[in-house]
Order: sequence, then structure tokens, then C-alpha cells
Amino acid sequence: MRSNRRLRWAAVPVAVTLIVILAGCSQQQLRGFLPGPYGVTNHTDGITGLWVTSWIVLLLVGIITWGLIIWAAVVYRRRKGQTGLPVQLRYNLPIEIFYTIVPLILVLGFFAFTAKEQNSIEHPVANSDVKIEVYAKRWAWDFNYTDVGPGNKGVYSPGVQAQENENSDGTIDRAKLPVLYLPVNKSVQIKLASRDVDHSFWVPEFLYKKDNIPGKDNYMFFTPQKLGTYEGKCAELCGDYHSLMLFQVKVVTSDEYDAYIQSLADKGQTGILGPEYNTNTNQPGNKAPQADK
Ligand SMILES: [Cu+2]
Repeated sequence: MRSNRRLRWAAVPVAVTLIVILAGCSQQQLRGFLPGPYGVTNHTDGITGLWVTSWIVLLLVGIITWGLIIWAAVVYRRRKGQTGLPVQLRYNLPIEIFYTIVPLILVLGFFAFTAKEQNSIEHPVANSDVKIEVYAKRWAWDFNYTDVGPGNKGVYSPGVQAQENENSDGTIDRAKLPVLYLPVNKSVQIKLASRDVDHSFWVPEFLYKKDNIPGKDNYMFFTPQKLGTYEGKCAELCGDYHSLMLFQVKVVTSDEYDAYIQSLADKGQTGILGPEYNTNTNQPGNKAPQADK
């Protein structure tokens, strides 16, 4: 009874401390320091939840483990006048079952929740509202908007590599980066392809990246939910100017998106920049012009 009451008294300061700590948390801390606000795409909140919950569980395990280590070291420390080894503890079945079962439950739990999240992210969406092809190339990006424009033959936007020391203060002129436009709250399918070597399409605030691999098309499916401009970069070391392989994603309203598609058509950028511009001449079936033999 007495120890029960003592526990209850201990619970009060613990709860108060937790409330004070959590109330003082910034949005950034509550999101486990992941980039971007909530709800950037239909996948980001699930990923954030998995990340933050995992940390809470692991920190609880850590606190219990560190607590037991310190407690054992203090309570069973060598006292004055003690010699030899203390009584050794072994074959303690309850403890052995405990430290086998608990990690097993944790690992299975992490696996199950990760697999569930991954399945929902990787699940193909049939007939996405918007279909886009992203061709990665050393060291920029070509964006094809398929099934739109005159005769639904598509429109395209070719990208140029970022230039170092472009501005007078030595920074990059971000207004000249390749830009991918996406309409807000519309489902998007992106086909990822490469013209030469492995690249990786990464928008940090989307909490997702996927590789562009020559000869293999990858797909990603998501719905952007927040208007704004998001920075993107190549996340696979691809050569000298890998660090300048930058782009931006602008999530805009449907009207702005349609106007942008129309502006590409007006500039005569109709059709798509397909695999005929691939420069990897070792790839089977590649018809790209080759250097003189
Ligand atoms: Cu790259």
C-alpha cells in the first residue's frame, strides 16, 4: 500500500514535467525536426507519425535501460571492506524471457508499421490526374507533361544546370533553376528516367526520394496538398556538378497550372523530350549519335 501511494506521488511531478516540456515544444520539435510543415503531400503526415512515434518508443526503452544501468551501478557498488565477487545472478527465467520477448515485439512492431506506411506510399494510383516524366541528366532535369497541350501530345520544359557564382554575391540565381509545376490537391504520377547515369529525384519537404536509373523506369505517386515552392536536388552522386543539379517544385492552383501548360505550348515546347536524347551510348537499343569510331 505504502509503495503504491509513493508511486502515485511520483507520477504527479513526472506528468507535470512532461506537460511542461511538451507544451514548450515548437512545431519543428514536435515533427522530429523533419523538413517542411504538416500535410505537404498526402504521404508526409504518415511518415512524420512513424518517425516521431518510433523516437518516443526508443527513448522510453533508452530511459528504462539507462535507469537500470545507473541503478545497478549505484545500489550494487562495492562498499568499504568488501572483497571478492558478489553473488552472481544467472538462469533468471523471468528476466531472460523479458529481454527476449520485449525486443521481439519492438522489432516486429517497427517492421509492421514501416511496411504498412511503405505500402500506402508505393501503391500505384490508377489514372492519376496529372502524369509527368522526369528525365535526369548530367546535371539538370527535363520535365515532360504528358497527355496535355495541343492534341494531348504533351508539353515540355528543358532544364539547365545551376551556375555557380551567378549573382554578384557569389550565390546561385534560383530563378533560373528548372521548375516542376504541380496542381494542388490533384493526384500526380511521376515517371523517373535517366539519360546517362544514376540520379535521384529528391524533394526534402516531400520526405521522399527515388532513383532515376538508366534503362529502368521508376514511378512515384502522391498528391501535393500545400501551395508553395519546394527546393529539390539530385541525391545520387553523379559526377562533377552533382551539387549543382538543383530544381524547384511549385505547387500552384489548377488555374495557374493550366496557364503554365498553355505558356509552354505558346512557346512551341510541344511534344515530349523522350529517350532519343539519352546520352548513355552503352545502353542497348540507344539510338543517340555516337562519337566517331
Ligand atoms: Cu544527379
